[in-house]
Amino acid sequence: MRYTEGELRKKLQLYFVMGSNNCLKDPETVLKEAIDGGITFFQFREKGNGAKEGSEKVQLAKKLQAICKQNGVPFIVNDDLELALEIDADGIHIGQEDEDPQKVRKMVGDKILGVSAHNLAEANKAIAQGANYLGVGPMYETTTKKDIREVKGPEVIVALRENNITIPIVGIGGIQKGLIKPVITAGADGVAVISAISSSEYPKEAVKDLLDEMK
Ligand code: FQP
Ligand code: MG
Repeated sequence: MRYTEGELRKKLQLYFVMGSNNCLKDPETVLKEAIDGGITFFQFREKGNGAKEGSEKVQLAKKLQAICKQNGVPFIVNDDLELALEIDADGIHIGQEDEDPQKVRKMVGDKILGVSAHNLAEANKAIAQGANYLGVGPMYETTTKKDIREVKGPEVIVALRENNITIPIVGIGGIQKGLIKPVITAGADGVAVISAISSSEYPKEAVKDLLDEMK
């Protein structure tokens, strides 16, 4: 990995996950405003109804990646290993239903590898397979993702920490204003957010509000 674990932990504080179909405004504008507000990490998650595909997806990825680069924000690709390699992203995030983490680790070399985990067994396996951080959720009810697991809340993170899972953890799923503290208190290094930022009329202010809760 191109960061130490400590550096990664810090950078994962406010992880913005976004695709064009999540955005109220133009995606480039949304990302720029979110960066102005202070997001620390970014994931390009172009999937679901109305998502761009093929060359349009690649073009959008490149535009958003350039914005991240200019601002020193790591750019992670969701699911799409081929895209991550093609555009030389900083990393990739994969879930339990995606490609095998061990295979992905081999392909991406020292890029950042994030893996979704819902319980201790998945967390231990992901770490053994080379994950640099875990995305744990859903913390709360969400409408952004349809195929979600049962909501178990921040308690899952408490359980992971109690069982010696020490790598960086990000809580995800339904996280909005007022809901961050319990996730951090549970032991997460940061939170991942989609609609709380992307569906806002004022992404910059939305980000600031979220960051305020982590003080
Ligand atoms: N955690 C994170 C984050 N990002 C994600 N995309 C997920 C979890 C969910 O494969 P997955 O990953 O279960 O679903 P999808 O591909 O539909 O997002 F890194 F932000 F913590
Ligand atoms: Mg996935």
